[in-house]
Amino acid sequence: MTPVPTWRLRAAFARSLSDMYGQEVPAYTTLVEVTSEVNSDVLRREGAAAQRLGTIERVTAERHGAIRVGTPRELRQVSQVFAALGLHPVGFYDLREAPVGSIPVVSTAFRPVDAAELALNPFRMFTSILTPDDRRFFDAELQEGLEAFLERRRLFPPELLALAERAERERELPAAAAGRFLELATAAFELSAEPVDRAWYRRLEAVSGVAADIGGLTSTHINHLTPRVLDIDELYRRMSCRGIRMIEEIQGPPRWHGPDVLLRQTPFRALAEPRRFVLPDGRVEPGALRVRFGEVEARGIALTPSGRDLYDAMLAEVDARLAATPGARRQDVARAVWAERLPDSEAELAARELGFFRYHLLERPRDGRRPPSDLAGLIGGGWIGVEPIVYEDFLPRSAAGIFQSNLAGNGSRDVTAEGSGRDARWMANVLERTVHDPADLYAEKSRESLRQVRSRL
Ligand code: OOG
Ligand code: NI
Repeated sequence: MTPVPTWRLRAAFARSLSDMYGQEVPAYTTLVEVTSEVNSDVLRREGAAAQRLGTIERVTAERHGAIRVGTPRELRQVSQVFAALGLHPVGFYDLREAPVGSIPVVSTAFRPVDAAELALNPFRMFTSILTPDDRRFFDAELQEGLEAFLERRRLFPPELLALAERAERERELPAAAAGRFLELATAAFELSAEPVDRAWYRRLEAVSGVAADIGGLTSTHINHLTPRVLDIDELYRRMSCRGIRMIEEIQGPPRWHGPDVLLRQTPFRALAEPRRFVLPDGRVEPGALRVRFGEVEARGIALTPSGRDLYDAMLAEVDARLAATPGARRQDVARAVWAERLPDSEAELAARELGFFRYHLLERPRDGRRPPSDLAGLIGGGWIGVEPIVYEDFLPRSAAGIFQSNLAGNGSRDVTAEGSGRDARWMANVLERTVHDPADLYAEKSRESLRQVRSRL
């Protein structure tokens, strides 16, 4: 039997996780069904335009998952499992800070970085690590209790880690080893049947539901798995018709008449799942926890750093207008702000260097003119055409909203206390791997394509 290369392992893992999650959370299967109906309808309605940001094969297979771990060791181990799948850490998200949110975690996303790998299978995992030393959330005693609890548990069996190391090193696994790796890797993210220590869980929950979900259990679990849809507004309507409750408006950019940029997401309400609890006197009692949820997303064009600054300025403007007009709907206000401030064509986004694009030469009548040296001139003069680069990452504000929309309460936080130092460099040290800057990855692809086009002009 032929060995299984990295990208096939990744695709098989995404399928296996999806099968497991569909069994655990039947509403997920409904979501995937409705997503694929909407995607076929959009494809029929828009033809080739529907595939401008990814082929239908890619979009159909595309998922992101989210997991949460407790310690640097767990984070390093999970990064080893992901490395076997060709997933690399990209971006650093601090979800502890207001106004972004107040969740005691910092996060990165593990994903393929090469265009070819993304095209083969774009599976990614949003991965968060608890910050027990952050005094805004945990006092010294709770920190100690958390660290001791987390130190005792083992999320990933040694056999899984050994197979993962081999897969990373050899960039493939023999078929039998691949099967075993997939089985162990999937099982590591299953919801455990272990009874939950109720007093400990509730104590953490009083501080933060996410802290309880991470530090109150003896294992980790996939907490949502998100398909990609081509028309998220239509999906939102169809899910509502099926009686599946969405908590909020769609997160991220509004629907508007211009090109889709960045990422629009909508979470579905968390499910109550049966769990067993151990009481202080040792009795075991049935109960339920509401932690896992559904989510769907639509992806748009990646924005350059100046495009991101504009996006942030538009968000601030939307907030300000909303504060001044009680009762207004965020999406309506946002649509108005966007129409005023964001260029409404791909060419214009490219010419003003607000979005990331690849470029190709256009056929032009030979009129003896020489190509201009600036990008805007090349695009405006019909010398080169643009193709959008899709946004492959996450948005901190949406992520915080997604965490928060599924918490029972907001927990408690001491705003006067000190945070703990956590940044991309800290994350890279923990992982012993490079944490890529998303903007660098997009810029490199765009620059390379412009360089090729220029050399042929
Ligand atoms: C992760 C929430 C962030 C997204 O799509 O922004 C996220 C979590 O709940 O663990 O998945
Ligand atoms: Ni998500």
